[in-house]
Amino acid sequence: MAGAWEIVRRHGQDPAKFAAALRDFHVETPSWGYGNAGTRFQVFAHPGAARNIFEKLADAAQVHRLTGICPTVAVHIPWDKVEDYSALHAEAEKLGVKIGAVNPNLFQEPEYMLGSLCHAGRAVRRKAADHLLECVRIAREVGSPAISLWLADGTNYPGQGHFRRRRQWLAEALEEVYAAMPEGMRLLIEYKPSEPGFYHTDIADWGSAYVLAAHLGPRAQVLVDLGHHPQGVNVEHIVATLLGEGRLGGFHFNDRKYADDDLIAGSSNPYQLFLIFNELVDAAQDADPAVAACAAGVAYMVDQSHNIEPKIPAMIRSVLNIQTALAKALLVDRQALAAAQDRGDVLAAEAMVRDAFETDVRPLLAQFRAEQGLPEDPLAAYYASDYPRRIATERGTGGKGWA
Ligand code: PSV
Ligand code: MN
Repeated sequence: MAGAWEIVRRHGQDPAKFAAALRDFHVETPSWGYGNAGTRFQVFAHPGAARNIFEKLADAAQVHRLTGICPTVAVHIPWDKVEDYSALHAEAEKLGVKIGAVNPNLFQEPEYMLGSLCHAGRAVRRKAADHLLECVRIAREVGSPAISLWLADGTNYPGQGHFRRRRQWLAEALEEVYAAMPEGMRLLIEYKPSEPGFYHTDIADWGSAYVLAAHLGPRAQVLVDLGHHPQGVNVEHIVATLLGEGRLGGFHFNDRKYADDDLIAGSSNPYQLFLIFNELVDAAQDADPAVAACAAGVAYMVDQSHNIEPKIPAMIRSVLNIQTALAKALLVDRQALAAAQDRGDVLAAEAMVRDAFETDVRPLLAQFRAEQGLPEDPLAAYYASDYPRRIATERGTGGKGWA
């Protein structure tokens, strides 16, 4: 290992360990990121956007072929519903990918206008719980390791719902779902402070998700979606807290400026993305095996709905930005940082972290990819391939990523 790897040595790191950490790192891409999506104002059609789950898998396989780090694809039910899930499983394997997290959808049925698992009506709650149980069955059939639950339930007005009764209904439903999950399957609980409920949401923040997870058991963990925090929240601190408690289950990576904007990960706030990886890398090397195990089990997933950008290049860009954040975090000299923290050297500690962020890891990652037999520049390789032209011809203006 020479050339670009010199920068790793200069940061006091072992190139072999550094390369191993990069090789072990995988990011799951979402099926819904490959179809046309938009805002409530308009959905713009993009030539070649995937029209169904089979085309979404094919596109995800392209992203994996070019980046080498995206071997799994999250599905959303019923957007990706099929008759035969073992055939879907087989098709994914044929394409060189696997089905990842199964995402239930509790927000699009007319009955869910006033909630799903937290609805005041028993019949609606039953329907919603049955959908989660269906997702557990699907996850078993496609060999998925996780149910990734985002609950859209919430209210728009004070007095509209009874907070504690809703909490009770939610806990009861999730107990049933948790009990139905086979050994080895995890329930990832995602939180979001607003939208579609604008007065309150039933799982609003990491604390609410944590309490539910702790109540259910060790296979229930919290999922952090980077777009699901009020302005100014210190997300890396939340990440560190959940790692310390063994309850960080996964991420939905994306970027935002104002709300849940679902923009390309690392596009607007790459420093935050890096600081999150700084916590993850630190926890992975923790002397406490429980913390290190939690870090090792984190499911890294993208959750983006691309509106004005072509889907596959947007996904490649996101994945590369995420990998870049990891590479920079791996440069931090943990011992030197701990020493600076312990002697109260504020400026030295801050400089060490910032230095890693400001280091250009592009040559290093290009060389790493070349050593893996991957294109040094996956995005350029995608544009140079015949895939974009082929799908534009075959699929026309494409189909929706959702519905
Ligand atoms: C909700 O905003 C969310 O982040 C959830 O993860 C959904 O499953 C996903 O977006 C897709 O709409
Ligand atoms: Mn999400």
